Amino acid sequence: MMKRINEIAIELVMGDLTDQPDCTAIVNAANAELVRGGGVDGAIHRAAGPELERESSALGPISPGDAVITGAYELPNRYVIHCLGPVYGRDEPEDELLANCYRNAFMLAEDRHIETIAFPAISTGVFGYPMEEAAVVALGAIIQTARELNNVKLIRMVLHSRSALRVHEDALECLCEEDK
Ligand code: AR6
Repeated sequence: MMKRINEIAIELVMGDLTDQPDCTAIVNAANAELVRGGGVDGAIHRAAGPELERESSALGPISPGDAVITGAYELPNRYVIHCLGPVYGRDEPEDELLANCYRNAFMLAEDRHIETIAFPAISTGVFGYPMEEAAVVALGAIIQTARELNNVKLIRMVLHSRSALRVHEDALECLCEEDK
């Protein structure tokens, strides 16, 4: 599914975040110490090689909602933006902290003149954020921020399952209706 906000494309696809060669940056759902973990973080570090952890861990620890940027090493992208999502039920207010991840990632992308960026569904795995709730927060923040972006032209969310894709498609459809 693809929607346009001003000149910016918001795309939802099912797939693997480490296989987005047409994106200049991919966003990691990291841990506070920015060391190799599980989930999408594990996949990113595996694909990037050990140099990524050397660079990222020197930038940690970070707080929920924060984002930092590193090189992408053996990944087919130029940058990895590492975000720490909230742990659901622990880091409050979780919706604001989750929205901050997306906003802060876009700030870093704008600074570097990044035109294409791919996100995972931050916090919806190990950190336990229910997919439906996270989709509304993530896409709400993406739509809101998209209006203020000058450099970013393509925002892709890469969902890891058909059900996650469906949930995000429904949320994007609803948010775009409300937006009219
Ligand atoms: N491509 C796209 N999405 C993926 C991939 C992939 N290759 N692999 C998993 N997902 P999670 P979190 C989805 O747990 O909840 C790590 O240990 C997954 O299905 O990766 O923010 C870190 O080091 C889920 O929907 O991130 C932290 O300690 C989504 O990505 C902690 O987990 C996010 O799940 C962060 O937890």
